[in-house]
Amino acid sequence: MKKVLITGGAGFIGSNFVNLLMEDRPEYHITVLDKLTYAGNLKNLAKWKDNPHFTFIKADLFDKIKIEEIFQKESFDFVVHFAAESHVDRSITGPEVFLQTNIFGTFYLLESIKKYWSPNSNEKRFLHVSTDEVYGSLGDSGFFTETTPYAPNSPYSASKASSDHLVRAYHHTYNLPVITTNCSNNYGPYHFPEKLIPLMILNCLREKPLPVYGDGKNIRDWLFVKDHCHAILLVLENGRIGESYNIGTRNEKNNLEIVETICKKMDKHFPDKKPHNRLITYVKDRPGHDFRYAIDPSKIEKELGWKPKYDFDSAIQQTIDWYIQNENWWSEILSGEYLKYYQNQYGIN
Ligand code: NAD
Ligand code: TDX
Repeated sequence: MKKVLITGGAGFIGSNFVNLLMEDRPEYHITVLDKLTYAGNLKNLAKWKDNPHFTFIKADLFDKIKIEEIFQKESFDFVVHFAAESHVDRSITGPEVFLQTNIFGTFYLLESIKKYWSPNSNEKRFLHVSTDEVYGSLGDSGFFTETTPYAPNSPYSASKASSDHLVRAYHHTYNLPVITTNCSNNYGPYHFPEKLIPLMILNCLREKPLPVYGDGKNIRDWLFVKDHCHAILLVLENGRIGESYNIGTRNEKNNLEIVETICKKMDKHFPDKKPHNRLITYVKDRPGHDFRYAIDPSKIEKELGWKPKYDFDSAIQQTIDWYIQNENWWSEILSGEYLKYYQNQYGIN
């Protein structure tokens, strides 16, 4: 039985990945390590609570001693590192915790692995989940490849870029068996509603303003979380040590297109409330707002034969349906700390 440690497994992508492994890899034992910040939610993992193949550890990656203890006690075969502070807007108002978790948290993990994994181990793997934002911003043309120079623009992307550099350095200097993935914007079930797509879905459902930054023309390359998780598993099991792989599905849309698509689908679900696009409200732009991200996924396609399974139209519909059916999940989130954040960010309730 392979032992897999998943950091940040109670968050959005991490919990989708845990669900995939628990369903598709019964021969693995999964340990989730998570600090349970505002973005971590044990409800995302509730169905595995009593499964003998599943263990949960509440721990902060910034707690060096605790992280070392975990590695001293347990010999993991795979570590998949999702845990991070992940929201660009929060990094603009409060960057310090991004440095603590994303840079020092990754550093402490690498140090523990260096100490407790035997050198030149062929079986073990540390997969570092990173972002396309480390490459900076594109103009109207061009794509990010694995050799695009790093040019991060926000405190968030700078902290992720630092962690990518540390991971790379620990491979070159200490021969640690690492692989890095850099993906584009994810969407899907369990997405915390401070990010564009879930925020717009929930604000449509509650008939609240849909806050579009600037002119709404900024472009993102949207990746369904289930496609992303399949890609991560493929890289974990078959990727080459020391390499990095870009993950995306050639699905560029500007923010306004995304919001209009959600509004049209909501019009079909709730015709008495249409048109939902009457709720679109242009608000102050994000400082340093990157114009365009776009991934060239040729390497993972050619080398590992990866192909997405979902098209955008059906995956965004699946996502909207999930939020409509899971009010219990989001109604609890939309109170307390979230309300404070929302008022601060948008100046409205
Ligand atoms: P998320 O914010 O939904 O979840 C992050 C998880 O990490 C939470 O469960 C949180 O409790 C945990 N965590 C935070 N700080 C921690 C700490 N100090 N110690 C232990 N656990 C901690 O994030 P996500 O959207 O699921 O992103 C997962 C990873 O993927 C991140 O590394 C992010 O940079 C990367 N990524 C995300 C996207 C995206 O579109 N969401 C795109 C590209 C890359
Ligand atoms: O209220 C909003 N209005 C708006 O116009 C919000 C929250 C966002 N936006 C815009 C900003 C971006 O152009 O929508 C776009 C997407 O914003 P986010 O959902 O905050 O994502 P982004 O900043 O692109 O970063 C995401 O993708 C890369 C993830 O949050 C990161 O973790 C990941 O690394």
